[in-house]
Amino acid sequence: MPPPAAVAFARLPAYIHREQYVRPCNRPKSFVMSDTRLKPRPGVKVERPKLHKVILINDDFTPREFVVTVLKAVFSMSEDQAHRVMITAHQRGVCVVAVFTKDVAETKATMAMDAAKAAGFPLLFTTEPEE
Ligand code: TYC
Repeated sequence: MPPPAAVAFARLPAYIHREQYVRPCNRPKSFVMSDTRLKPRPGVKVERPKLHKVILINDDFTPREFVVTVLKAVFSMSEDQAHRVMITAHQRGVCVVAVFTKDVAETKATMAMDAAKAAGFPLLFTTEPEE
């Protein structure tokens, strides 16, 4: 026999009693949507979404160390990777940082530029679709 509701509720972890807990979905975990298709139907072409490059642009004002810090924070790069990308942009004018889906590329470019703006630097990133 299941415990009465009050007993079951008292046993829940503390965070569930607070308003910060948001139940993600009403469906039980085992629920499988009935129209889920494992294979595309014959004749229906499925295409991968086009990936977008995030491009770092050189300028004469942003400190090198700041560029490295932003690349590490926003693009999860190591110190070494971030330094190489920064130096490439510094020497050649631009450097491709990474490729993502359109939304992620635009969000990361915006986050990186917002961080620069907040620190008073004119650092720019652009995005463009891959060929
Ligand atoms: N050119 C900058 C300097 O000498 C450093 C820098 C590198 C700035 C790359 C932007 O995308 C950039 N301080």
